[in-house]
Amino acid sequence: MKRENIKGRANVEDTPELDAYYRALEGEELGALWNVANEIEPWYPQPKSVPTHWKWKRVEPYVRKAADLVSAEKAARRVVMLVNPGRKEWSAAAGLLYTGVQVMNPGESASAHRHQASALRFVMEGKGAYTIVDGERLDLGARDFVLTPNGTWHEHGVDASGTQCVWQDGLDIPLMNSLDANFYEVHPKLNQAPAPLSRKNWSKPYSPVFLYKWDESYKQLQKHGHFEYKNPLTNGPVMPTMGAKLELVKETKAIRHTGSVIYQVATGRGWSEIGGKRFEWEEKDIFCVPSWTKYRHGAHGEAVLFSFNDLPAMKALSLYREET
Ligand code: GTQ
Repeated sequence: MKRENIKGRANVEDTPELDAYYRALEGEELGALWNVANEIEPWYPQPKSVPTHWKWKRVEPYVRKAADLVSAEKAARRVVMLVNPGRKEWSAAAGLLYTGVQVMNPGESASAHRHQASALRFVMEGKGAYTIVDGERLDLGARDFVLTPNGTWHEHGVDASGTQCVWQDGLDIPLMNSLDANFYEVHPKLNQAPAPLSRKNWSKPYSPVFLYKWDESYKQLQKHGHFEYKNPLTNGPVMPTMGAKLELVKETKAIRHTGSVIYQVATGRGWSEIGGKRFEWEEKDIFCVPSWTKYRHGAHGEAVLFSFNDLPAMKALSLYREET
């Protein structure tokens, strides 16, 4: 057993009598706190997630191949997941966040469902993609950002006149499962009847705006140097558990904070130092920053980073901390 000789923390010597006692405890579904206190109450967060960089060059062939091997209809959601080596059992990209790359061919569609997990997507490429959220059709182009908040019916497709479309999904699936609060339902008719969504007297805990077009977001980004996707009614994050933003990167100051961040390179090339490791990235690469891990970014020339995070969940629970 691992022991730490630190004042005020567990430091109990093993004896044959204690060993027998520990075995007996286990048989009764009991345990001695002093054997695990240093692990279950770390001095500071000890994420299992590791800084990970998924190069698009490496991911892309598998995404294209999925489109040949499996039909969108049979897969329900044809997605190649980005799985952090330290969080495999949760299919998390980092911490409480899941991400994957979804691919759809012209003329394909995937049926409607809804779940407790909140979802967002950042379009990587293609023409003719759409998402229908609670009956409202949203047409998607490259680098558009779209929400499917928790509980909303949603389905995806690509018009027959379009091209193969690829987008990044971001969901808080690991958060929902950590909280044992996940639910999932398939639409009784498999597809939604188109219907205009009423935004009168909006009382939902998420943004009434579901689609943020790239041109407008990029214009705002250039004006201010950063751009957060916001709920226009509250000026806060778009959903209660996840936020998202765009950054115009030159060179950022090192920071660490609680909560995880998943990035996609929207434009340009650059580098990030994450937990002492350096990653060189280019367009469409995806990488993650685990909780309480020091990081900074720099661009070769100019670059735009899209990212989403679980900071609204951390802040709602008063768990957000940062250090610069
Ligand atoms: O498009 O609804 O990548 O429900 C994972 C779960 C996508 C989706 C994912 C989902 C979806």
